[in-house]
Amino acid sequence: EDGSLLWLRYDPVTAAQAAGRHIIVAKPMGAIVQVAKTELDTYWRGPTVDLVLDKKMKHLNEGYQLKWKKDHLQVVAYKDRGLLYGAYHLLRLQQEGRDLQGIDLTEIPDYDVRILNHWDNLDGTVERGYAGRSLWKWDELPTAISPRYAAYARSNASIGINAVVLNNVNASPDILRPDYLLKVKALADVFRLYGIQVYLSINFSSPKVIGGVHDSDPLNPEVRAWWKAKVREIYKSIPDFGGFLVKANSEGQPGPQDYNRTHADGANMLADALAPYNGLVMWRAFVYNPTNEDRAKQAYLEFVPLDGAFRDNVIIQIKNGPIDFQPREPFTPLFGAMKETTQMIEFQITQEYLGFSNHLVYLAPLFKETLDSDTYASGKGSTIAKLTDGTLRTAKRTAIAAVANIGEDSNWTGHNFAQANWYAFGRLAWNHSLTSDQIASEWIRSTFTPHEEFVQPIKQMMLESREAAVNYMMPLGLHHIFAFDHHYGPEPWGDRQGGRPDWMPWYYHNANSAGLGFDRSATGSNAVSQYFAPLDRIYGDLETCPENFLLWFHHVPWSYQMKNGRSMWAELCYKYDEGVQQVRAFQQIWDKLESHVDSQRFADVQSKLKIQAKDAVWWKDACLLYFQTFSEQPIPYAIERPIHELEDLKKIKLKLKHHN
Ligand code: BDP
Repeated sequence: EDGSLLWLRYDPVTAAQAAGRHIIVAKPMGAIVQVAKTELDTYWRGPTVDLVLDKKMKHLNEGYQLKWKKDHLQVVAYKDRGLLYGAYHLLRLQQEGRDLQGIDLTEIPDYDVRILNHWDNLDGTVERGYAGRSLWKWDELPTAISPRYAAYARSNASIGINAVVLNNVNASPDILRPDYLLKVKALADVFRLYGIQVYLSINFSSPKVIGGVHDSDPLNPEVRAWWKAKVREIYKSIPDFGGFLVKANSEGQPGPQDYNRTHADGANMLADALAPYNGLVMWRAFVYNPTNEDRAKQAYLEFVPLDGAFRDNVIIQIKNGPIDFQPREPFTPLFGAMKETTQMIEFQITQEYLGFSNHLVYLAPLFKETLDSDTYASGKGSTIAKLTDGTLRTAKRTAIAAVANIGEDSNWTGHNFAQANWYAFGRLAWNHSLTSDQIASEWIRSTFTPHEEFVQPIKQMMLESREAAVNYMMPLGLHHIFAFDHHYGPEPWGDRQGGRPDWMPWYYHNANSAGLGFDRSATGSNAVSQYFAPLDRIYGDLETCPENFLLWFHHVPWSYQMKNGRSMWAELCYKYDEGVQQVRAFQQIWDKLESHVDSQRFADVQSKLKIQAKDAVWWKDACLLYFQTFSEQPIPYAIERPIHELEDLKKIKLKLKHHN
């Protein structure tokens, strides 16, 4: 039991179970419907299922209806993909041991494009990947087709994911060379059977680097012609190609600003090339420069003035938080601030800032926290979910993205519980109203066992795990106090000579004898002014700012009194300690349930929890001992004492290769 089956643990039906039940499909049958039929033929133990395509049911989009009809079940869909998703829904219900009698439900996805972003490089490494090397064997493609490509696509289809970006946003121009496009086509041919469209990250300098054009200026007719021809070439071999993801003028990547053009000039050039084929441009808003301006404000400052300037097949892809996938961030204020521009959210499933594949951190609560955040952009109730799913803003197509945590490890994600984050993203992309609790329960039942004695405590552990990580890493709104090289362990003292200030922990925590935190109120960087009323006021005032964002928005005196009466310093200590205690409790929960789990997965998770427990203490000691040099107050005597010396912690150097 190596975890490779993920949540897809269907037992093939026996001949006896299959006798008398049929999977009926109207002819002619497309390739995707054929996959749906085969899945049910092989695994469905219930009554006869009738798969019906109904061209009058346009409102279903890629969704489906499941209905109990006297003695059989009917799945009705408007598109082939709908039948596939309906088939997986049935198999999930069977696996969870649910009663199907009288079932009558309609499922319509909340987003049109539900896409994973792989940060995979052409040399087989994965940026911020912690599950081994890339799944894509570029050297062997297009000749050798690993069976894992289909297994990967099937897993995605089972949770409704319908698109993938194959390569890193820090993109090599080589991906657009003809030999690589042949490899991309080979993958697209496999994925298509499971309803998955392929997208590529592109390097903005491609015309110059691989096209022999003099420059890559988006207003240069030769450059525009190069992109048009390249897009034509792609669609010739991949007729359902999705489009481009672009990281431009961000962290050293080339972009239109290199030629004094705007993000809109760059995005629109690509959009014009893709438009005849219905292709999309996902243009990232992750931009910031080492200027005096607060990094958290920069995406808004660059993009809001461009509102309305983008073509309708451009979507601005915005990270959930204004800095960078931290354990907790307030939402990026750019959401809703562009009224005439389609926006999508980007989450990170890979745990770059959440303990890699060592820590058990269930991310559905983080995803939900952002999607459910009320921006007040069009009055109360303007949640990010509603701003991006087409409810409050019209969009040609809506989309939601997340950076994948998948690699060639046999269990795909490194940590068995990290599979739940892949699963949760897919399920929320389909239906953002699902609760973290529901999703966890589905996943545990399908991945381990439906026994309540197991499901309940494991679910509680998962639901608490994100807050636990926030507690032992960065409570009360602290952020980006990671070690410079790897974003794994703590380095609040980090200060590299000559390094970019906005890559240094002290830029974010500002610890001094007066207090701790980043003043983003009106007396500071005034980032609060980028939020719609009343949030600007609520966040901007120390007294009304939610305590979990306190040090994000304010520089707070050590003695400041928290709502529970403790001083800020004492509360900080208690939070770190709580995080440690939570992880210890997870270890107990897991050990107690040993009899419910196969020995391999039991041991794997157990040893990862040990690492997490040690790391939690490392984080707590490092941050408290370091901040104590400023607060000059004792660590409350009721909590666990540090077991490290600050000077020893400062010497820890992890050998992990990653640029910041
Ligand atoms: C940061 C990562 C970096 C990525 C960048 C991005 O540290 O590796 O390239 O985001 O999203 O989180 O472009």
